[in-house]
Order: sequence, then C-alpha cells, then structure tokens
Amino acid sequence: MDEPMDDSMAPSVAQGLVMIDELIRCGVSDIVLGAGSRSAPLALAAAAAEERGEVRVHVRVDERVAGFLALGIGKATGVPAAVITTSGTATSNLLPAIVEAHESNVPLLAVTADRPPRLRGVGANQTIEQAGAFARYTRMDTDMGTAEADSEGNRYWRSTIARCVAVATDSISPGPVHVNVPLDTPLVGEQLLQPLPPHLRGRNDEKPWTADARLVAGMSIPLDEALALLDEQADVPARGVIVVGDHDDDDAIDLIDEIADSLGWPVISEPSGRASAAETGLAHGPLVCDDDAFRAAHAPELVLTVGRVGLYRSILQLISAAASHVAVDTSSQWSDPTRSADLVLASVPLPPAKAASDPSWWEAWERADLLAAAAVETVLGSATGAPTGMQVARVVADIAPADGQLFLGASSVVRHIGSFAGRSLAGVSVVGNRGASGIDGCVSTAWGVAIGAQGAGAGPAIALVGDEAFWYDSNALAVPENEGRPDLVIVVADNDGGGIFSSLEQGAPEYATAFERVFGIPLGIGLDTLASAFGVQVHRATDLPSLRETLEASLGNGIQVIVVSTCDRASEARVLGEIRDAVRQAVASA
Ligand SMILES: Cc1ncc(C[n+]2csc(CCOP(=O)(O)OP(=O)(O)O)c2C)c(N)n1
Ligand SMILES: [Mg+2]
Repeated sequence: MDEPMDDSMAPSVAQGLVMIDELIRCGVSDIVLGAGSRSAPLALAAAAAEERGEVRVHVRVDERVAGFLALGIGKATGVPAAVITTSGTATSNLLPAIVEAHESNVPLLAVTADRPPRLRGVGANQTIEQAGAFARYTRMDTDMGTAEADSEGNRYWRSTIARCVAVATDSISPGPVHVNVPLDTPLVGEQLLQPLPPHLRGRNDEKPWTADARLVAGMSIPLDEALALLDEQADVPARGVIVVGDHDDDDAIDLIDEIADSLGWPVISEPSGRASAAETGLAHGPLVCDDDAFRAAHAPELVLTVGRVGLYRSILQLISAAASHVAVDTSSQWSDPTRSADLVLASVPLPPAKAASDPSWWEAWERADLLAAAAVETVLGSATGAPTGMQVARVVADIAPADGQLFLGASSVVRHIGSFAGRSLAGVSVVGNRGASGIDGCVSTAWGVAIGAQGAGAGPAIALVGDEAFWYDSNALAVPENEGRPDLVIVVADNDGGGIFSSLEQGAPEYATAFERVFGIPLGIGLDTLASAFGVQVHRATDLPSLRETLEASLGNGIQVIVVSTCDRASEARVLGEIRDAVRQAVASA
C-alpha cells in the first residue's frame, strides 16, 4: 500500500528533494546548475545540500558552459557530474557537451526541467520538445512522469536516478544520460531547505537504491593468447608498433610500458594517450612516419592500437599498412577509423610467453627518432621573430607539473604537443575533448577537469588552447564571485585565427585569395581586454622567456590567462613545412 500523500509538501518539491538526495547517495559529488525557474525544486534542494556540505555546487548562466564544466569534472573523476537546467533552449545548449561525452565515453547526467505534459505542444511559454532531444547521443534517456509525492514516487525517483548513474558509469560504455523532469507548480516550498520526511527517505546507510555490481569487463590476457583467438598457429611477430590514442584508462599506461618493453616495439602516443614516456616511446613519431619511404620500409607486421586513434594522418597510414591490427578499446563503439582491426580487446594485452625477436627493428625506429629530433632542433633553433606554436607547446609541456593536469584544445596545439613535446610529459595527466574534437567548450572542460582533479588532491592545471577556442568559450570565465576557483592557467596561443588550416590542403597558394576570408578568419579580438572584462588576471607574453617566466609564476594562483602572441599563421605553416622536409631528409639518410 502507498503511504498517504503528505499534503504539506508539493509533489515537485518532494521530487526535487529526493532526486538530489539520491544523486548524492549514488556518489555524485558535483552539481552544475543553470539559472531558471522550472528547475527551482532541484536548484533549491541542491543549494541546501551544498550548505550541509554534501555536494559541491557550481552555478553557470550559460548552459553550454555548464555542460562542458560537468563533462570536465566527469572526465577527471570518472564520476558523473549532474548538470541541471531549466526548460526550453536552456536544455538545447547541453547538446555539444553531450555529443563530446558520447564520443569520448565520459559519464555525464543531464537533468532538464520541463513543463508537465499538458503544457507541451500547445505553445506554452519556454516549452519545447525536450524529451528524447539528445537520444542519438545518450546511453539512456528517460522522460519522467509527473510527480506524486507518495512512497511510490520516492521509489520511482530513486530507482530512476540510481539506474541513470549506473548507466552513465557503465564499465564498458560509460557516457551521457538524459533525465527530463516535468515539474508542475508549485515549484517551491520551505521543505526544500529541510531534512527529508520519513516516507521520502532512501536506503539505510546512505546506500544507493540499486548498487551496480555487474561484471567488470576487460581482463588482460597475454598477446599470444589473444592472437590465438584469431588463428591457433599465429605467432607474435618481431616487428610491431604500438599506437596510443585518447583513452581514460590509467592502468593501460603501465600495461603499455610492460608489453612495449618486453617486445621492443616503438610506442607512438597521442598526447592524451599519455604513453610517450614509455621506455620505447618516440618523441617525434608523427614526423618520422610522415616520410613515405620510411613508412614503406617499416610497415609493421602487427600494430596494436589503444583507445581512440586518429590525430595524425601519417599514423593512420602506418596503421593501414600493417599486416595485422589488434585494437584495444573498452568501449562498445571501438575506435577503428582505418577499418583494419582483426581483433578488438577490452584491455591492453600482457607480454606473450613467446615472441619472435629482431633487435634491428627498434634500432631503426630509435635512430629515425633521434635524427628527427636533431632536425627539429636545427629548424626551430634558427627560427627568429615571434615564437611559433610549436615552441610555445614545448615550453608548456616542459613546465606542466607532473602531479597536475594539462588540457589541450583541438586544432594545432594538441598536434604540436604530440609531434614536438610528448616525451617531456611523463606522469602529467593530459586530457582533451578528443571525442568530437570541437573547439567549443574547451575552457569550461578544462575548468571542470581542474575542479575534479584538484578535489582529489592533484596539483595545478594548465590549459593550452588556440585563440578561436578561447574566445569561443570565454563565457566559461563568467563565474559567480562567491564561488571558489581551481588553480588553472589558460595559455592562449594567439595567431588571430585558425592556424591549422594553413598547413592543410586549403593553405596551398592556389586558394590564397579566399583563404583568409573563409579559413583564417582574423577577427582582431583583443583577448586581453576580453578576459579582463570577466575580472580574471591576464598576462601577455611576446617571447618564450617571458612565457616561461609568467607561466611558472602563475601556477597555483587561481585562474590566470596568458595570451602568447605567436608568429603569423602562414609563417608557422612554413616552419612546419621546413621541419617536415628536414626530418624527411634526415630519416632518408639513415
Ligand atoms: C565547434 C567547432 N567548430 C568548428 C571547428 C573546425 N575547426 C577546427 S580547428 C579550427 C580553428 C581553431 O582556431 P584556434 O583555436 O585559434 O587554433 P589554431 O588553429 O590557430 O591553432 C576550426 C574552426 C571545430 N573543430 N569545432
Ligand atoms: Mg588560432
């Protein structure tokens, strides 16, 4: 039998209280609130829980920022942050962060307040089709029923939240979950600020309603046993390469070290693969593989990819050229952009009991990498004038603290770090929005990553982003004055426009007349003024020594922005071209 209605408590009020309580029981430690009225029961209950020290609350008026902030927190902690919005286009602004969470398997709970069903589809104010609006990108999507404040309501709200958190943190395929919550008036009541009445309480001992104890997938097996799944006669070949893309599995890094070391295979890691510091990690893998002749002569017998690969064309060509391909990816949408995987595993394999051996294989890669390093030094060492993005990347990688986080924006910065500075990032937790590679949401995500990681004791964070990525998400700097700030230095490589396009095909002279108009797009935005308007500390660095000095002094001092004036985009593309040519020549002479 249902408990009788508690007449004194409005159903929406009860639902707000219970949903926030259950989120906290399920381990949610951060709630990001947008502003608005329909979400009032959730917002007030969250504020009261914050007051009691049960949860951290972050308030952002721009819901796109709120979504990416929650994404960053989930990325850093593995625990979904709940982002709560009011109805209407407030909800639609969550789409970019939900897409990124979907693509990069980051847990995220989007809780959108809605009008009750009778007010939908009839032109009611601030009412749109919210239910299922993100369905293509969510792991689970539920449009809740209208609240009834009895014990059945309690059971329904709690079990729904418990399931949403379990689905968002699924061991194979974590990701975004959307809960649409119709809330009828009255939307406020004093009970929102008081303890829960008995009939609305959760399980004893602050336990979740339903605990998720499904099997954890992904046991490591030795590589020879993995290959035997394909062909019982298969041997582990001598000439292998390990390519590491974006992933969030810290255990994978040790396992990669172990297998690479035991087999003597080179490791080429994208920055957020965090494996460049392996014993056989290459410092300039993408540049070495840029040489067609080298790639042709060193096509691997087996390539082992880990996570989401695809930052460099040259590496994708290397993967395509391999005789066989084992992909490691815990996600159900495993990454195989070359469509070449023979086998997919959920975990990096252990060293095999037996493997063929050929010391000349590693020697050839090591030699090519050292020659590439010398060529890079020669070209960058003779570059004069304003710093290139490549040099800025090297300074940032050099200073990034080993106990901190380095967030890399999409576009040139992540590639520059990967080609020029990866080896110096041993131990640094490097992250980026590699799921969809958007230049939106970078500052918000970095902020969320800093909050999440520093909440668990990590050191100061740095974000390195391009100028477009910075102004695109400058609203991330609009934060209530009374809210704490993480230690985050945002380094902006300012080349006034989209620098990456200068080194793509459209940068060729034949497209020069339209290039600046549709690709470069210089806007001449005064980034110092823009950032200062939000009240953050801004510095401008015009050379590498001043960047180094300012960055070192800024670390650990809350939010700081350093705008670095880099050389013009065409010059940077020219220097990159010179480096490629120099590496090619050096590697050919090997
Ligand atoms: C949301 C979004 N819009 C457009 C793009 C396409 N895009 C990729 S890089 C880029 C230019 C980025 O410029 P900036 O951040 O200044 O970096 P730079 O290329 O100069 O290093 C654009 C527009 C994208 N990735 N994401
Ligand atoms: Mg730029």
